[in-house]
Amino acid sequence: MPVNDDDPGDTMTVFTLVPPSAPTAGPTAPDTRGPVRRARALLAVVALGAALVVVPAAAAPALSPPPAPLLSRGMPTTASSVEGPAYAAKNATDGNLSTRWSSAFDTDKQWLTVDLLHKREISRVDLTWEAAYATVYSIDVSDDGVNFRTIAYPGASSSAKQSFSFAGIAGRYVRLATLGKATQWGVSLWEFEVFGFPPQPVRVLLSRGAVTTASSEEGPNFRASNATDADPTSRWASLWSDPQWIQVDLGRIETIDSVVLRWEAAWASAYTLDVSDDGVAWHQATHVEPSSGGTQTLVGGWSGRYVRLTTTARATSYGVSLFDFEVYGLRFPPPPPTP
Ligand SMILES: [Ca+2]
Ligand SMILES: [Ca+2]
Repeated sequence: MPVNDDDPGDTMTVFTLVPPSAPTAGPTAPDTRGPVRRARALLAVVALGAALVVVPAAAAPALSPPPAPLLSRGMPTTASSVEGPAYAAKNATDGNLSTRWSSAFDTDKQWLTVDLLHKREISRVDLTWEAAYATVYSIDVSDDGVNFRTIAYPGASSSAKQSFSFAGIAGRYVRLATLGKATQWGVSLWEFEVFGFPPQPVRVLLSRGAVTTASSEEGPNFRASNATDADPTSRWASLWSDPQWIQVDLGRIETIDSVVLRWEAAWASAYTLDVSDDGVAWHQATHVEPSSGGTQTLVGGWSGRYVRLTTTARATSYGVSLFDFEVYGLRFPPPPPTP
């Protein structure tokens, strides 16, 4: 079959799309809302009067987002079919413009899917077609590799490189699904490139099951570990004196997003939260006085392995008692393996 001798980078069709629109028949027109919106804003400013300094639109600095890294190179890639062993699906994500994926010839409906290994924010998809391009296709994303949603539904009239920009799109799997092809051969891509951003950190309960110690325990039913067992009915209770403390060992230094205290009726009316990397040198995170008990969220931004709550005054004549002492942190998903 013919090979496109043209440098695929010679020309590029650029689309800007916003999510998510249901597929509609026919090619997607280039988005023109940006210039229109700017023009309207400029008119609105002018209408307010001459006291305002109006910056001509042409002189306004362009807002350029940070460049998004290429996420798809070397990631697991599968396809509906291949023309032969020399045209494997992974050839479309190997970063090499002299290798390509090519499908079987029998049907217009083919697909190629790249697995980014984690859910990512997807900002751009570039298609570098061989001469056997698809005339109609969709770009779809999925979190599970089964249920896909369409984020672009363009048409193409040539094999020119096509680039699609997105905002607010996230997914783990990115799929090209072809519906029409330009030649009697299959469909073929030199490169299928997905750009985006690393995963966002997620908030996780770090203290669950962590080693927990306390200055005292009222009895065997009121162990310190009851405060980190994620059981809202079990609780730690101290002896009936001040001060008292309860401490959690997170096992390693963590970024602490927040601490939630779920007090029993015997709460502390004054307390301090401290963090430490080594359990020896402590740094005060916050001091609360007076405290009204109930459920209290201390917003963090601290770092440390050990988190200690020290109570200095009691609301009742009993000890102090916590149903739960929850330490939340931010965790990033593990990076994908190096291909
Ligand atoms: Ca390639
Ligand atoms: Ca508990």
